[in-house]
Amino acid sequence: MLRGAFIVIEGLDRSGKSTQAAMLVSRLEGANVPVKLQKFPDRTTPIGKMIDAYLRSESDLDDHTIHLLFSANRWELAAQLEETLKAGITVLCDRYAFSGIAFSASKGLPYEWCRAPDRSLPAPDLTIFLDIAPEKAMERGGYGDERYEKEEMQRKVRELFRRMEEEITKDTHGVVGAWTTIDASQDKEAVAQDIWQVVEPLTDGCSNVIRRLWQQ
Ligand code: FDM
Ligand code: MG
Repeated sequence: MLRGAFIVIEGLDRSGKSTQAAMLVSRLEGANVPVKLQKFPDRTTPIGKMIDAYLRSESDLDDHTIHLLFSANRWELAAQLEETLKAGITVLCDRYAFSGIAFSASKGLPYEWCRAPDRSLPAPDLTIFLDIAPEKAMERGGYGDERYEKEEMQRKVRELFRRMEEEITKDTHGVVGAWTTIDASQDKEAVAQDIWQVVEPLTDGCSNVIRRLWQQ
């Protein structure tokens, strides 16, 4: 039996990730493709609750510590994610390790240090980066009150996503699947259409083994 496809949606805050993830889920279900939506951070686990408190500024944590918690939150769900894929179900993640690196590195932590804890997590077959300028994203009702929802930080995060895109496209760091950048400043139907174009080829299922992040 073919396994499900592992698809990740990444982007800045207010780039439309959650809206597009929900639209994609409906579209996949409409095409009879079984799909599970997974959000990172998953704020429901004990680790996720620590992350949630930090993001809402109810607690303070050292930058390294919170970085490792975000990664641990992916690791605690990794086995379940793989099982889901092997059961033939497509997994759609709203953020993944790329957010982990981009947001922590934008605070000044070394890029390579940020990448290390996520090494050998299941690698997505496709990462969709919803690209939007921070000032455009802000026009969409503005950022909220959470930590990181500041224009200056989002600007740095965007640069880091672009660096990852370049590395992944050039395959500098081992197999991590395909990366596609979509103009997220378009209206949401146009964005959804662009997404469907890259996702549809994966809807027949994947035959290849599940690869690992940043590992040959
Ligand atoms: N974020 C998200 C990180 O800093 N590291 C991570 O590993 C992940 C998955 O958490 F600002 C940041 C990105 C964002 C914040 O994410 C909360 P949501 O998608 O807005 O809930
Ligand atoms: Mg947010």
